[in-house]
Amino acid sequence: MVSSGGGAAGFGAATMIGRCLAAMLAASLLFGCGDDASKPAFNGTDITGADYARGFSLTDSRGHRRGLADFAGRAVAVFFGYTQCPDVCPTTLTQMAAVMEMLGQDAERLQVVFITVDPERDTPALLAEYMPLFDARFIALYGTRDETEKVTKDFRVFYRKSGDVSGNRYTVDHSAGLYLFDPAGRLRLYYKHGEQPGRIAADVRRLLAGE
Ligand SMILES: [Cu+2]
Repeated sequence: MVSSGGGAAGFGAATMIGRCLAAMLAASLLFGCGDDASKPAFNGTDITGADYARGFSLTDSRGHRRGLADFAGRAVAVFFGYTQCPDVCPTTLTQMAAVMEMLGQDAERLQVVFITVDPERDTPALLAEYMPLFDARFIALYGTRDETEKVTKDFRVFYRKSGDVSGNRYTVDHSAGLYLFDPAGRLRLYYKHGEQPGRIAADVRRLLAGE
């Protein structure tokens, strides 16, 4: 804007400042202050950008090596346990079956991955039998002792045999959290044991929508 005369120039400058403020205000509304302040928080704990739980390379019950890249385009829910677990694992698996149910068609874009912390007893055959008790689409993975050590360390998962450790009837204490990756394979959300399926399903939908 070109103005002549002091008064008009002063008015023009004021208008420019006003416009700039308006533009900044609009930008702050669009982009928020900081990260996505305009969007509601996820139900899970947002761990986007964390430097752990970056992936896995393990074996499924058919003998195929599996990693996050195999599930590109799908959200991936990962948790650790063992098939003889008396309560925690069956509860989580039941809840994830409920999440699949709630997702309906979108369930095709969620891969649930169960990683055993008890590969000595959780044979491929046993894992193959166990998953369909909850949902046949779930995948169970196992590793060698070293691989199990490595993946649990990377996911910061604790596990320890207790009870009859010299025999075959031990139990395994283990962390029971759930890790959720987005369709691009990025770690995004963490849930403590016992999160409601509806709250997980809502987050999965948002990740599938590209959030
Ligand atoms: Cu368990």
